[in-house]
Amino acid sequence: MELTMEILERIAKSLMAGDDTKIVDEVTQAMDEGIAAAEILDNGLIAGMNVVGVKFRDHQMFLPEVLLSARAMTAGVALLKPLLIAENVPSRGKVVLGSVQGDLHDIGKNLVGIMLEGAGFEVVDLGIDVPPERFIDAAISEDASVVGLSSLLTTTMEIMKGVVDLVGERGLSDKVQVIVGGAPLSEEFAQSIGADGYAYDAANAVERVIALTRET
Ligand code: B1M
Repeated sequence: MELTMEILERIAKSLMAGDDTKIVDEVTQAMDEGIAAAEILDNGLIAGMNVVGVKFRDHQMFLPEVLLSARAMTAGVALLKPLLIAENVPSRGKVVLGSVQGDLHDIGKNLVGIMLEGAGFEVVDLGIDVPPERFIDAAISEDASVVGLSSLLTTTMEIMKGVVDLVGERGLSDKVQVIVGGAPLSEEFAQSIGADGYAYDAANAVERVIALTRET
């Protein structure tokens, strides 16, 4: 127990320091010690990134340092990905996923994608800075029943309404459900823009997408 805490604290610290070499070593050690992938993610990597967020907000850390932390996070998540994704899960359907136009944050969105794949969904990841039309075009061409939108900025969350509106304008409301998520969002916001669902984290996104696809 003490060793687990010690390794997770070291991971959080290396994440804050943006040291991707140490992150790779420490996440590997944590996996070798048998610490669950979800625990390494939540109590190591995400715990560290939460501190980065506070320091960034308080001007104790600056953009180049935050980029290093993001790079270290991506390296750690890449190691955990095989453990987060169970193999040979039958497909539950397709989800088109992306960070909305103007938004370059993708770590949370990528985690949502990994967790959805782990639960058996096929994920079509459109990446970052995705305009509303591209979400809709992809949903049609991929025959996806769910579109997942991620936004980390108060300035880009409004773009989500454009996607929801476009689903209606194109007459797809019965075929395509829109789920939204990201740190500045809330259930109330999701309802106010007419989204079909809101999820507060990646695991919750899986639950909500499963519920949405059951309803259709
Ligand atoms: Co930015 N950034 N950033 N940033 N950044 C925030 C979001 C901020 C809160 C920091 C702060 O001030 N404390 C702040 C936003 C303030 C606001 O809008 N209210 C901010 C700012 C201001 C900016 C810039 C404007 C800074 C600047 O240029 N002056 C700029 C904007 C760039 C742009 O997008 N146009 C910017 C840039 C960057 C970097 C590029 C340096 C980097 C991103 C790198 C990358 O993603 N590849 C970065 C980072 C790393 C952060 C913080 C520190 C961490 C974000 C993160 O990865 N968290 C962030 C502070 C914070 O959030 N605490 C911050 C870890 C991740 C696992 O959590 O992304 O929340 P999160 O995802 C969660 C949930 O939100 C949810 O599940 C995920 C997993 O649990 N979720 C979904 C996310 N999407 C979902 C979709 C779903 C369901 C759930 O369904 C589809």
